[in-house]
Amino acid sequence: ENQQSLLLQSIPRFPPPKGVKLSYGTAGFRADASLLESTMFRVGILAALRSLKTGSVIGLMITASHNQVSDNGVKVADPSGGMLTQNWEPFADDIANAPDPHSLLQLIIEFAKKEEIGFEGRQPAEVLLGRDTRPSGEALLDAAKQGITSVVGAIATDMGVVTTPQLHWMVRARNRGMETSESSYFHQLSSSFRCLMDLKPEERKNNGDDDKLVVDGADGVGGEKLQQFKKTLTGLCIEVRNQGDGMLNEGVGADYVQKEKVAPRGFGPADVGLRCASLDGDADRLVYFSVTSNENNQIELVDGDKILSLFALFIKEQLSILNEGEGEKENGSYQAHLGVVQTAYANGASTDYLKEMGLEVVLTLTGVKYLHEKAAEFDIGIYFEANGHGTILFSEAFLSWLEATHKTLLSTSEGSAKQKAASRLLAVSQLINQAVGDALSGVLLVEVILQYMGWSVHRWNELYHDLPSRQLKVKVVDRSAVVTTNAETVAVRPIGIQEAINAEIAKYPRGRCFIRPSGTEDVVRVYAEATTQDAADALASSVARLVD
Ligand code: NG1
Ligand code: ZN
Repeated sequence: ENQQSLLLQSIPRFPPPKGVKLSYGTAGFRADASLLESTMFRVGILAALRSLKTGSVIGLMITASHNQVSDNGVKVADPSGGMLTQNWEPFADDIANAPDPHSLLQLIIEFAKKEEIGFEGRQPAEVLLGRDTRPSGEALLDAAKQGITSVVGAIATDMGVVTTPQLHWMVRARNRGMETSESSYFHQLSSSFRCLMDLKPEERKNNGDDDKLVVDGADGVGGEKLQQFKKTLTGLCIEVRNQGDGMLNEGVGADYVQKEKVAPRGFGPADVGLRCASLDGDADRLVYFSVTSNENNQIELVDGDKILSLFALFIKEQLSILNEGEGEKENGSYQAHLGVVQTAYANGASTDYLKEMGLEVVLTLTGVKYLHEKAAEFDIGIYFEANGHGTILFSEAFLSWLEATHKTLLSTSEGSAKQKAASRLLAVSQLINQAVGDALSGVLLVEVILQYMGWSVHRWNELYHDLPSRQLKVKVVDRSAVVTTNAETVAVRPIGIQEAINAEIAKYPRGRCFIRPSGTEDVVRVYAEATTQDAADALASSVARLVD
């Protein structure tokens, strides 16, 4: 009763906007910031309930990532640091759209009963809150806090302005009994980076000092953090542009660079040939690029598929060093199951390349939660979306084997190739954010691998040649009219549309094309690939006309 009266006091203070239907989607709730106060409050309640249910600390991140600055959004991080369990998404949708205080209270009571969540206030509940640099973030944070504290015994801990991956990392760290501060996050990144730098081949030891990386911070939180963090890194020279003085995500950031295939604001002819990287607005996406000519800000784009390929190459090499000459005789040998996960948006040339490397490649639905889930099935699972969101997951079983093996190697053959390979893999597992894709840890891993290989950004980009591609979006009245199957590569609704798409594809050599409803915008996306840019463009526009 205590709980009910507490909720009844606070709920009426956050009435939902009229005539708006919200959906948790692939990246939480997103909308114009002015519509989101009641959603924040309600997601605050959900996060507190999730904490009660799991007996662990939960995260709540306020961001709209690469979307325009006037938008905002919210997503919940589960105890592992990953995305909110999909089983709770329908409840998120229901409470966000409950029209009045009474129906909201009813939904909460019923759900708590179904999930067997007790409100005795005996069990502590805690939610870590983070937000990006959007000006609307502060007021929305307050609404979220009020939601959290209207659940008996729940406390809200504000981590301030952080990147999305920092917040996810903190949740994961807290639930493993580790320190949660920003400085412990940076410390873990810089010490594992240092370890990998020290393990470069002898002949590469002096590389890198005079070789600058220029980073586009998307005028968001990632640029700010990197500017602060880079001072603690040695052996790497980073210049950060778009640190937050300009308009967030306007002509800058990983999403813009990857989709438009041009240099972001603040980059130009003076940068031709330099190694550059672009973060998105909340720093969970990363792409590389290099300005190629003075005209039209043209770039060589090194996207998520190529970051994935670089990581896969490096890890495969370390694994094969570790397993060299390892027969059935030696006890404890472990054939690690390495796999990579992509979506239908992965460039066809990248998938071919990875398969030629002998890797197991799995396709999933678009959206990090799906890739993450699949990657977790491997001993080492690497996932990336072409847009630059991805990470590497190590299974607990493999990590304990690796730690034990490394210990043995240190005592029997310190300094051997095998010991170093084991040490590198352990450092990668520390450096890479295992909660979620993280542009800051991603940059460090890319940089140290490039130095290890002695590669320029251009040499890296030459791993394979992207097939020309085009992405379009078509505004539609009802995007749910499009229904897909086979990891979104085949449209089963509207009836007959796939046959029409196939007829278009057949006109182009190596043509590939699919449509799917966006999970974050009111559009149907069209993706096309072919052997020339003109052909990819033509295929995309003719299929877009079929959708329209
Ligand atoms: P939608 O709007 O469902 O296509 C976009 C990205 C996803 C993912 C989510 C979440 C593309 C084609 N789609 O989803 O990959 O990153 O946003 O941010 O890039
Ligand atoms: Zn993002």
